[in-house]
Amino acid sequence: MIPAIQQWPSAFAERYRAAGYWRGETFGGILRQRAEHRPDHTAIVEGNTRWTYADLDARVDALARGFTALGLRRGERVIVQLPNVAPFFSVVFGLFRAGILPVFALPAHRVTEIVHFANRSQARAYVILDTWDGFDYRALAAEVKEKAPTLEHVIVAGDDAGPFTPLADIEKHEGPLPPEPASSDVAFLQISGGSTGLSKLIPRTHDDYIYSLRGSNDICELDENGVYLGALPIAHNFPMSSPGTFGALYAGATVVLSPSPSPDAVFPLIEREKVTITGVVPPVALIWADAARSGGHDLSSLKLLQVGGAKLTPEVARRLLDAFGPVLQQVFGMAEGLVNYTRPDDDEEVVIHTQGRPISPDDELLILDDDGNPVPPGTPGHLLTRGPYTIRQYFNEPEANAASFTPDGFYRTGDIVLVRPDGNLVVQGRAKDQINRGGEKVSAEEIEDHLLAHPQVFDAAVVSIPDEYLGERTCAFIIARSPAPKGVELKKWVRDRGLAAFKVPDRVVFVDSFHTTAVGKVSRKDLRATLRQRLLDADAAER
Ligand code: OOB
Repeated sequence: MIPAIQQWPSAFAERYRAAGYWRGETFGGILRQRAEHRPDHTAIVEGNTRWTYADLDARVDALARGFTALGLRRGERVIVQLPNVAPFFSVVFGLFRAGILPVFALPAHRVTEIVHFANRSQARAYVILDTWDGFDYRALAAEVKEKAPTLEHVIVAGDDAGPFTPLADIEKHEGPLPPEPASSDVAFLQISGGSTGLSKLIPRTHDDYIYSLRGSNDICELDENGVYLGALPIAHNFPMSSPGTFGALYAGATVVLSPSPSPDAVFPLIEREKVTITGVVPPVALIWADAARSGGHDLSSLKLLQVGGAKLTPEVARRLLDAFGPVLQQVFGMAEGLVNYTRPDDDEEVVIHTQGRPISPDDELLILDDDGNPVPPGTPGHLLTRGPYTIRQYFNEPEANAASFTPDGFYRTGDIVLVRPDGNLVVQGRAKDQINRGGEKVSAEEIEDHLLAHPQVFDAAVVSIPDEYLGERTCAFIIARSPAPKGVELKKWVRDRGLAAFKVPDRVVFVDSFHTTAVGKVSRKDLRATLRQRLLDADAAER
């Protein structure tokens, strides 16, 4: 049995409703309204596919019926692992309309991660695309199905479903529509970056998420004339909701999908579709800045270029301003809730040097020292937050909940920030044992556990090392047993354990010991910090 999800305490819920944040809207309901208001306006563009709002709404009705006819019921979970393709929206909104919860996996996830999501959420179905980017998701699904006992259905978008159910068959069902969910219901499960081991599932309600969309649209000035380009994988929270593709649909705007964030794919789309807003991670922004300077495409429709997911350095921010003009916006957010933006009318200094300020006047921020006391204003400290779109607990994670949330409901972000006198936040670092690899999050503990499973590994510690392009990369320190394995063997080992490629250590360093102190009791955290410093010193000495 999965423990019930305790939502916000009723006093908070009442306050958020009274303030007009939570308005009783649902995803299925807003799509219907937009389709009635402007049926012929383009909702989704992907390659040669163009769906109007009426097209999308009709597909969503068909799929809500089809998923119900398959036996799926309100409140049950379905893993959705789709890249940037139009059916992402018909599937996800079809599930929303039926009150079934999508669990958002990334295209990069592999068997270990998907099985974990399936088991943790007790998902009954798994939706994939047949193949993408040279990878066969049907083979992955076959493996997943063997290891995830609750999974009954694999549903395949694309031309060849293989042994599984074609999405096109689900879309054919007639019959009555299932009852709409309540706006206070959990709409879906997003996934956390993971800091203590495996990714956790993040329950977001219609009310809270739609409020974050409305707030983001206001800040980003995204209205029904806007065109949002999905360049990053759209299942991630940033391109989904800040304001992202969901914000665009909430606004009644147009969503354009790019199969990849490469300038070759994106720039022609910006020009052709007159894209007004898009969001990328810093390494992608860096490539775009270079490509934009060499010219060749008319990018003048772009009013907002958002950069988030990892720290943007002031140097790169300046390069972006040089290449694109005053359209840069910094975004510091998290799938658990809180999102901060610099504002379009902020001074350049703010846009270059800060990660902005929260969406909501009711986002409460605490900046605490290591002992849990508030720091003096302007001093860096641990960021904790609660508010009208930040979760109060993870899904089915009693232990992690106790560590990640305070008794009065603040989420411990694991980020070290300072708040400037003007209210803007500056991210200074991280207290959590996570590597932020250009926006892709890797849990040190998760990778250590996989390395420790290797028979020739006696001990392992995984840390971040600075990287010019990605910001950070992963380095695994290994104490090997004799005969020692090679670094490449350990990388292959991690990959073969069925993990997303971005989790494979970039560098492997063999050491004789971890030099624990005389007391012998060094925390994992201190150990990682010491090893990291030792390596940086050694690298510097070599130069
Ligand atoms: C976004 O969401 P997640 O859940 O993948 O990762 C959240 C973490 C934050 O706690 C922070 O450590 C880091 O990613 N982060 C940033 C950052 N934006 C996110 N660190 C420094 N500077 C930034 N601008 O990454 C996410 C979700 C919604 C909007 C934007 C990003």
